[in-house]
Amino acid sequence: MRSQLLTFAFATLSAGHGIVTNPTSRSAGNAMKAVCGQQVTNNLQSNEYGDIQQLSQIGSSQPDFNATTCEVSLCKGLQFDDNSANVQTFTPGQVVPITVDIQAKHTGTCNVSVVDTATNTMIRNELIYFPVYASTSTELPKNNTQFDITMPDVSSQCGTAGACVVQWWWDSRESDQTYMSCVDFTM
Ligand SMILES: [Cu+2]
Repeated sequence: MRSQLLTFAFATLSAGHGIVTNPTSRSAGNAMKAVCGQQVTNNLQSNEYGDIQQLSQIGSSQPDFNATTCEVSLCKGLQFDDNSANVQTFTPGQVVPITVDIQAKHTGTCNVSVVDTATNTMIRNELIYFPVYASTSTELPKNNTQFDITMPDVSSQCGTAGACVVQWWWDSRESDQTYMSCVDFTM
């Protein structure tokens, strides 16, 4: 009986594992559907916490999935046009508290960085880096889910909404699962 309960709990938790809950991060909508297809978008809408490998796998069998236009390695394919009402305004040097919700652990690494959405490349250096993140061998350290970043001066690159995101990126090689959340902002 006990093992059945544990199995059930594990199956529930395994549905997906982490997102940024504050500031507001991107969610799925019609713009995503247009580039990622119905099934991939439905999957992410029903499970916002999912990993990108799962999205790629689902997409690979879908005729309306285009791996180039639905770039899952950039914000899981979530689109600015579905999130234009949630654009933060940051200033150089601003300390921004980040809250992450982690439903289940997989040992990995994590970073938060400013990403140029036109090229999917990092601007400047990582704002924070965790060499060990969400380790399965310890309790979840509080700083894995509540920490501050300090915004660099990216005003020359990030003046236009949609041009840049603050991206939280958690990669677990032991499970081959990568999680991302993107916060839209201007500076
Ligand atoms: Cu998992």
